[in-house]
Amino acid sequence: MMKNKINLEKGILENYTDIVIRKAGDMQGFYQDEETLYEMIQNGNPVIYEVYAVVSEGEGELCYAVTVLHSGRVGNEYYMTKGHYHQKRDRAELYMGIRGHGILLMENEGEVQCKEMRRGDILYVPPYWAHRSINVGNNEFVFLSIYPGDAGHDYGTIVQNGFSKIVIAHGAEFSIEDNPKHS
Ligand code: M6P
Ligand code: ZN
Repeated sequence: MMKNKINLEKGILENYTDIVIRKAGDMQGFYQDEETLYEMIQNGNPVIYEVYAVVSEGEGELCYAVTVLHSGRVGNEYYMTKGHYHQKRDRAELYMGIRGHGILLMENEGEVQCKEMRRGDILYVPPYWAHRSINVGNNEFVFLSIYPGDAGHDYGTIVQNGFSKIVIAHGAEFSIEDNPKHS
C-alpha cells in the first residue's frame, strides 16, 4: 500500500491492514478503579479505543496507525490506551494530533514526561520511553503514530508496574498525580 489517505475531519484512515478494538473488558489491570471497570464491562462493555494500522513488519520498515480514543472515564481516570514499551527498546515513534485534546504520557527509568496534544502537534517518543495516550477532552481524541516495523509492543512491564503517574479528572480540569499502585 504505497498511497493512502486520512480524512482529517473525521480522523479516519482509508486503507488499513490491521484493526484493534479495545473494549473495557480488554483493559483489566490498567485502571485504578477495578470495580467501576467491572461494572462497565457488565453494562455494555463500551469501546475505549480503536487502532487502524498499516503494518509493514520487519527491520527498516515503517508502520503507521490512526488511533481513535473515545471520550469517557473509568471512575475519575480518563479513557486511555494500555501504553507500552517497544519490544526493541531502542526504537522511537512519532505522533501527530489530528482531532480532540489528549495527553501523551511518557516514562523512562523513573523519569516522566507529559505533553498535551491537539490537532497539528507533533510529538517525538525517543527510544527507550514507554508511552500512553489519554483523552482529556469531551470529544474523540484522534492521532497518527509512525513507528519502526520491528519495534513490537511490550505491555507486560506496564501491566506489572503501571506508569508512575496517572491523569485524573477534577471536574473539567485534569491533574497529573502519583500512581498509588505503581511499583
Ligand atoms: C498508537 C501506536 C500503536 C499503538 C496504539 C494504541 O497508535 O503507539 O503502536 O498500538 O497507539 O496503544 P497501545 O498499543 O498501547 O494500546
Ligand atoms: Zn509505540
